[in-house]
Amino acid sequence: MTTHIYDIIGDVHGMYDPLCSLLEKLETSLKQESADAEYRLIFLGDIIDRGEKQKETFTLVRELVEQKKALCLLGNHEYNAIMRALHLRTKHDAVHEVFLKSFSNPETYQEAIAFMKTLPFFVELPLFNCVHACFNEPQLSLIKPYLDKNNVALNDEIFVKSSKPKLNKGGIKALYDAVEIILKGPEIDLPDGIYYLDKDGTKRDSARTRWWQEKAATYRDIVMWKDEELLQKLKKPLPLDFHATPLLKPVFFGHYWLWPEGTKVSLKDCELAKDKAYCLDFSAVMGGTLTAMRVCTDDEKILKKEVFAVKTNGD
Ligand SMILES: [Mn+2]
Repeated sequence: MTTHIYDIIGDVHGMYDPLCSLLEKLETSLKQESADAEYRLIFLGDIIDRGEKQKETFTLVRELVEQKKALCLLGNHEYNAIMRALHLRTKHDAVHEVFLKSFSNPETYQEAIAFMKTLPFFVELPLFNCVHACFNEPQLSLIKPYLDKNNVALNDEIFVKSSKPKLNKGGIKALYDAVEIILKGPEIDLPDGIYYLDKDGTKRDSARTRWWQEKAATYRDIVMWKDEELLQKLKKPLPLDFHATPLLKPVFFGHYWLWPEGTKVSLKDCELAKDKAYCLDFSAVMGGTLTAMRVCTDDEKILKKEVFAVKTNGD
């Protein structure tokens, strides 16, 4: 029986120094583990945008992937970068400017985009799955025909077809929705007349959901809001056509800007559904914690899960 050790890292977003500290911690601790275990390092995507050292972070992760020392999933930020490079995303993303400006040479920029296109949309392992935002089997099956056996885009077809149909001739609504759900997480239309203002002050009538919540009866059970006044308005039954995301295997994902209950990220903070759903994004770039989880397994079961974390605000 083989022992497998997986170190899974949440959204890095250009936080180079914390990433180096985290990798060091993982490496030191790995020396305590069985020497003949099979080791894999997995990044859950969103390596770029927002942080101060995006190019350094991107270069480091790219080297690790190219040297086959790590696997990195496609996050919504890398997907958006690819879409922009293919002229399939015309929306101005202020958040992406810094990354764009760090490339003065168009050739190296094109190389960076070409690398991003080699990142898998998700990873299926014998005992668990990994994805940037939401592991939804029916949605994944829609995009699988456009991916190779490693879940990497066969060519640009998936990008063209998942572009916004209202803005692009080649866009197909079902594929646009599928990629939105997989890389950005599912949203739900709010009941009539209920809306909120997002961080840019835009009026929104749909909201992110806790898709890992398998039992949900009301909007309040699944809408990811913290504002109690807004939540009060959501004590309404979910529409009849609402389907929870089936969780067949444990899944590890990032994307959700979580904060721990206490001062340190614990296993409990990551475990959003018992033995099923684990989020490793603890808002590293907002002064939170860059977080990794070590998952040790044999060929049949998960033996151990351990959290490794580096605070990014210097505390
Ligand atoms: Mn994300």
